[in-house]
Amino acid sequence: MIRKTNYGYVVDKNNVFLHIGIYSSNVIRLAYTNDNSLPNSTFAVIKEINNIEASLDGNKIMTENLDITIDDVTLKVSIFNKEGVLLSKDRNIDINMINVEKEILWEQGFYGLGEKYGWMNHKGSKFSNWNTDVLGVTPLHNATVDEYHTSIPFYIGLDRDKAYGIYFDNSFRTKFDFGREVEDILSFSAEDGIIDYYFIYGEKVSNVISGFTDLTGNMPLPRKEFLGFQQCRWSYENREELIEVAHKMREENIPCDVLYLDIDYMKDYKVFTIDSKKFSEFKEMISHLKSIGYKVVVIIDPGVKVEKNYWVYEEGMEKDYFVKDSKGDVYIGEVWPGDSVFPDFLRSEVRKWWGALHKELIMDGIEGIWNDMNEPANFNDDSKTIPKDTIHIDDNGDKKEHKEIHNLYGFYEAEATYNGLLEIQPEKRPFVLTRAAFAGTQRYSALWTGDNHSIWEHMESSIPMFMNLGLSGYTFIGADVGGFAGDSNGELLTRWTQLGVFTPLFRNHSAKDTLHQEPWCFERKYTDIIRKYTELRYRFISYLYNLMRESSLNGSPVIRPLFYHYQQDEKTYNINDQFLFGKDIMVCPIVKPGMTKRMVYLPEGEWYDYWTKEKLVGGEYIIADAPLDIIPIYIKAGGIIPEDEVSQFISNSNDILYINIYKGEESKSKIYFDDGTTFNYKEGLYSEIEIAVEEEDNHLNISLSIDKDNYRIPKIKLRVFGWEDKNSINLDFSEIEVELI
Ligand code: MIG
Repeated sequence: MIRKTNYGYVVDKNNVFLHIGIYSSNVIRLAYTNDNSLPNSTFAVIKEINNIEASLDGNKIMTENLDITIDDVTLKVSIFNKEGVLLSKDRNIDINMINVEKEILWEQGFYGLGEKYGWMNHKGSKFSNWNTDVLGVTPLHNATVDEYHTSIPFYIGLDRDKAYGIYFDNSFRTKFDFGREVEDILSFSAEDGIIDYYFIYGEKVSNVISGFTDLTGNMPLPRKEFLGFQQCRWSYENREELIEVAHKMREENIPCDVLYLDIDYMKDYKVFTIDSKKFSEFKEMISHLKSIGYKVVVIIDPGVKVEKNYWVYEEGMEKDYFVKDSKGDVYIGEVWPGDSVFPDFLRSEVRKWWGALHKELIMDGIEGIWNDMNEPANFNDDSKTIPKDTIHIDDNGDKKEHKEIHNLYGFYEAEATYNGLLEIQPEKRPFVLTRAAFAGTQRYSALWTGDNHSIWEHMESSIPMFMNLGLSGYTFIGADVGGFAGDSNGELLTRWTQLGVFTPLFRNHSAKDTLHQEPWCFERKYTDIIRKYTELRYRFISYLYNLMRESSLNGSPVIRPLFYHYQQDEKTYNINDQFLFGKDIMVCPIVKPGMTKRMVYLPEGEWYDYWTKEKLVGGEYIIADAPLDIIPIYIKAGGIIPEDEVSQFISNSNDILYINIYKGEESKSKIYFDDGTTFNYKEGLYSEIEIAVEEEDNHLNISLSIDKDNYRIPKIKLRVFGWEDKNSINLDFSEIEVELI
């Protein structure tokens, strides 16, 4: 018999309890335990149940949008929508094996699972989730390796008129099989823990994602400046080298906002130290860089060097903050500093301590923190991480084995770093960049996809990887532009930069002992194109910032697979090599050497070639021209695209904003403005304008109105494409300075 509880319902059979948590009319939780209480969630889930709107009729639980029937003998669940369509059907539930088998019913594609190599659609494939220092275990990112730096046990099942997501809230190693073993069976299982998962119904993919980020948290609105171009290298070895790069960038007129210091800025790789021989007058250097528009980010790895009198080590030892081996001794692994110990980020006290350690760096002027090696990576164990039976202690003093905490380790570190920075500088939005993550880490940190190679295949495969990360709640993402390991070359760097313009994190990075790949390192013709595209990025900053704002409210990704907006169109289900940058911009990168043309699929409706402004009719494939200086880009008719003037770095003082209207059917859009840095927007200190376009009696009516004006609205210069006669444009605006050009 199903019984009502304060979180929903429970039913039990032979000492197995199935808890049905009702989170909303679209989101339900199914947890199988051996006792009568609802289990704790992982760190990923932040949503709480407040009011349960559901009712019970025999074996059927009904929410406003779902009917859930439960077999009270087998505890198998079937879920229907209100049209009676079967959305999910259990084939088998194995509590002991922690394995759920479901029938593949109508799903034409399975997507998500965060950072995975391979094509976007997972149907017919299987995967394993265990955060892994990929380069540490294999020479290449490649399709036979499925454990990457980040694990997000969440997938989406898709069809034309329906979609759902399943989030398996289990932090142990998990496995997913999308009809690989048996064609019509999907399964997910875990190495340990329990079956505890969420079913998120959406009809539309966008609703599924927002349901998922409602559960696990949205990305906070980032500092606008971090949407600028970022330059990194393992390593800028000393003050002179870093400053030279900074100056050269300005001389070359290549816009850039962020520079990184990789591990060699530290003294003997000791975190929170600075090698003052290589970086003399560190603070003064940072302030010089700041004066010419740079924000400097430094790397912090979790491994703490074992060294007497090194205060981080001593303090952590004294306070018992490091993880221990199964015998109870502090576990000593090996990372860059040699013998190293690992903070037990599971404990909030340890996270607070770690966060506070950043104080001096921030006082020196450092503006962001880069968390690497936080799978955690470890050189002295075959597993390439710390042993599974390493002991963590939680806030209640209970022991947890590393196999449960492993996939959360980077997540907890990101929380420590984010909240530490916030504590030190409450007025600034923190910038944290992480390699390892789990579901929910978007709440604290941007993510880069770790160690790729300077090969075309890795640029190509980054596109479906980005799309799946976006579908998994991760918006602020990017890959090492130009490729990390191995030597890049002019053509590859150029094409990769063209793609990087459209990734929220736009960072050129390369490894030690490889050819330098700063924008000027190959022939001039490449530098010139790279400049043009870096400038293009700066033209799109307001557009991108608006997308980030939207994502911070509802989880919508910036890099979107075509089906995100064209779910009815099955042709979009397997398009891996083009994506939507927000709703209106179609990006079609060139991912092969020597290629100067490519196929492009334009979904229904009209599109404009961004470069020629030629109007095209969608619903079919076209062949796009793509000489080296062109990445094919298309704007959807109706698109209203803000465009900034190019600047060498982002400052909030731009007083002109272009708005490009690509004439289509009636359209509407909002543009948001705030100071780009603080949290004042949360108190309502922002501005928002609305632009509406409609055609009427051979006239085009464009109206601009203020929705909110608590910050600043720049002067607007309007451009209209696809409408020849300027005299037949009626402009309607008040209190905004607008000029039609
Ligand atoms: O074992 O800090 O992914 O971006 O440059 C390599 C040195 C350690 C791996 C990171 C990479 C970084 C490098 N790190």
